[in-house]
Amino acid sequence: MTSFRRDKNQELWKRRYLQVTLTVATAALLLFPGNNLRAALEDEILADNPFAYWRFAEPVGSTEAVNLGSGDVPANFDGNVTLGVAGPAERPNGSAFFDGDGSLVRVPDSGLINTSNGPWEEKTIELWFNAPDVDVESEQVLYEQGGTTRGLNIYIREGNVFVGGWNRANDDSGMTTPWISGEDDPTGGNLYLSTPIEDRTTYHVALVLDGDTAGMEGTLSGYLNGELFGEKTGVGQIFNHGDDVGIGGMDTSTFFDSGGVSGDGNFFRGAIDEVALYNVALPADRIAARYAARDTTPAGDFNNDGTIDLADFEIMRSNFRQRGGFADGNINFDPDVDLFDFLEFAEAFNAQPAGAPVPEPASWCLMVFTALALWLGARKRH
Ligand SMILES: [Ca+2]
Ligand SMILES: [Ca+2]
Ligand SMILES: [Ca+2]
Ligand SMILES: [Ca+2]
Repeated sequence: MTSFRRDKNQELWKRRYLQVTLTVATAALLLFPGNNLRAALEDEILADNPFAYWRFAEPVGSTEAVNLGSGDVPANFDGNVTLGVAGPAERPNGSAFFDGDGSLVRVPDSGLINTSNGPWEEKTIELWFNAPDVDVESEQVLYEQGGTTRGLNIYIREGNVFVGGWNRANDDSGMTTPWISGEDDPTGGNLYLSTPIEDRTTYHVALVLDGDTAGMEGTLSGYLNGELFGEKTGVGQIFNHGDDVGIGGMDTSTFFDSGGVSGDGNFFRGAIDEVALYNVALPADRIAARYAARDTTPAGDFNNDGTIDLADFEIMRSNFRQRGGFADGNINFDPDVDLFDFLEFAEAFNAQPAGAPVPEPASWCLMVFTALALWLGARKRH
């Protein structure tokens, strides 16, 4: 074989090798897109066009919650709300921690939520929460709108989460109001659904009002972690219902299954995150899509490099007994980095598979290209 032909063959082989390598690398990127496989929670929520969507990602000291929804709905932090703690839905994004002692987010009456533009046939309210103690004797409000005559709410009591709805007044000659509570209380107009919950556990809860403009065949539904836990019929429409809106506490009156209450109070202790409001009844698959989009990354990878190791532990150690968010080593959903976080960190560390971690697709491709570069370099030197 002449030197010319050998060089030509080598050139051809080199080109084929490059083609094959690039094809394999591209296929790898397409087949294993890594974290992008999970749709972002924010995208799932915005896809349904909420008029209000509060992520509670504001820095410590903020007085107003940023609304990512389509409407103009102000919301103000009041009392001792701690911002910057880990988010139950997505730890790094942050959430609001309510102290159970006067802290809440106040949302004034709004034409999009409860006044001026009623009656409403459909509503969806969703949020995430995590509470250190759910076995409380008195109701603690996660969300409420309206007062004692008409309104909607989500609250906890005695190890259960409740969703409630009521239009107790006869607002249209009995056509769609007052709602029908059931056999025990046929004209009460109040409906409640509940399901058990546990301490220090993250939940997604949704209230869906799918009413009736010509009767009371509509429904009130409750979802926990993307699954329906209860549904009641007897629902018509909900007419305008002032008396303000509270997140993490009652802002001017609400009505629990145990009765109506006035003024402010019933403050929640724990973290609330990703609150979104809609004037449509979202279908079950859309509710499930949010839960599927939750953050499932290991609870200890503070520097977000894919593994839980000494570098993460150092972050936690340097912030121990101080306030901080997830990036500071605060795993659970309270304001402080402490032993509770260390216990969860140790658990997550031990749950990691032993031995070397499987390389990420990005680093896998990098290895392929590095090998290719080395090979081409080696060919040149021949
Ligand atoms: Ca958040
Ligand atoms: Ca109220
Ligand atoms: Ca790490
Ligand atoms: Ca903590």
